[in-house]
Amino acid sequence: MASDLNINKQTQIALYRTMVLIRQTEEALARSHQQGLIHGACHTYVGQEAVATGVCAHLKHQDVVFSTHRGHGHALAKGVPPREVIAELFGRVDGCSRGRGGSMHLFSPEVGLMGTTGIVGPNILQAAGAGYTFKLLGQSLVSVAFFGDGAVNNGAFHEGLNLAAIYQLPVLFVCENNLYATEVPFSFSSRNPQVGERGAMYGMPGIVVDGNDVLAVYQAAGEAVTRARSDGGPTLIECRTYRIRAHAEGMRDGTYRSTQEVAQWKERDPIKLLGARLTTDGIATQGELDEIGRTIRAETELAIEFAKNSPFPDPRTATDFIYSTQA
Ligand SMILES: Cc1ncc(C[n+]2csc(CCOP(=O)(O)OP(=O)(O)O)c2C)c(N)n1
Repeated sequence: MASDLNINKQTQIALYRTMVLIRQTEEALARSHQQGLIHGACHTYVGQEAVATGVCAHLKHQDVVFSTHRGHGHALAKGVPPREVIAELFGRVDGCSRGRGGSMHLFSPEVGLMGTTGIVGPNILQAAGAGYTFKLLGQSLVSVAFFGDGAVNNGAFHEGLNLAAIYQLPVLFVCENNLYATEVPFSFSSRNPQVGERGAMYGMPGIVVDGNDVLAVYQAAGEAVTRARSDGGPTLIECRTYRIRAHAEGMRDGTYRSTQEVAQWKERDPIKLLGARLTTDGIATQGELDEIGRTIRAETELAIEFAKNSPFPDPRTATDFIYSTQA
């Protein structure tokens, strides 16, 4: 745990709150999937909450995030309201993509969420492209690509990082190394499984952090965002973390990893780790943390009800809001 960091109390509580919001939304979505309320795939972010939380805490609405198939946490941390995320997975008109997209097409440019995606890799290029735009326009804005270890041997990784490095673009490349791409161990698909080290090959800082320690992620991302905003170029951050639930809801999960491994990572649950630190350091009592949990549970339940009551889109409008009408 990064206990020597100078992160103020309010920020630490806010980070805790965001992680709990993501966790409870994901758990509500998992239950909803079992009830048949979700249309399409649902890849939850349980266990990885510290990454989106620690990075997005530094971003403004105008900064942009290009997310993945496991993107609910990125959307929530970037500021998409839970009810819009849930309604979108339920396929309802009040979803952030008006019920057209589902989990892998969450889109809310108003808060800088430029899309989750079902295709592994190309969001890295989109983030580099946004960074190029910011650079050309002289805007002090930052672009972030989140991606898994499954994306780093994709050509888009090489092209995106190289482009960002040569033009010194304001981009954060955030690898969420959760050790598996679906059921394939990263050590099986990469002879050198150290993603952070690859930064040096492109001429940019490559940092490795404990992705379950939100304060460590917050610290590393803060330095990278400051560098990007001051024309210091891109950064690659590898966050070592773990996915607790199955690859996607409804999938089996017992063949490629052991229950002991999952249990060990649960001991390093990012919410548990920060909660322990907050109580030990006298920043919050257990009662106060429980109250945060209760408040967010009530908010999440309301969001679920809101989404259930939102109508499905009128089939006659199926092709509306699909393409940009701007020239
Ligand atoms: C280009 C492409 N190839 C393959 C797939 C199928 N696929 C979906 S998720 C996934 C694993 C991705 O692993 P990773 O990037 O590590 O993310 P994680 O699921 O672990 O969060 C794969 C291979 C895809 N969606 N896109």
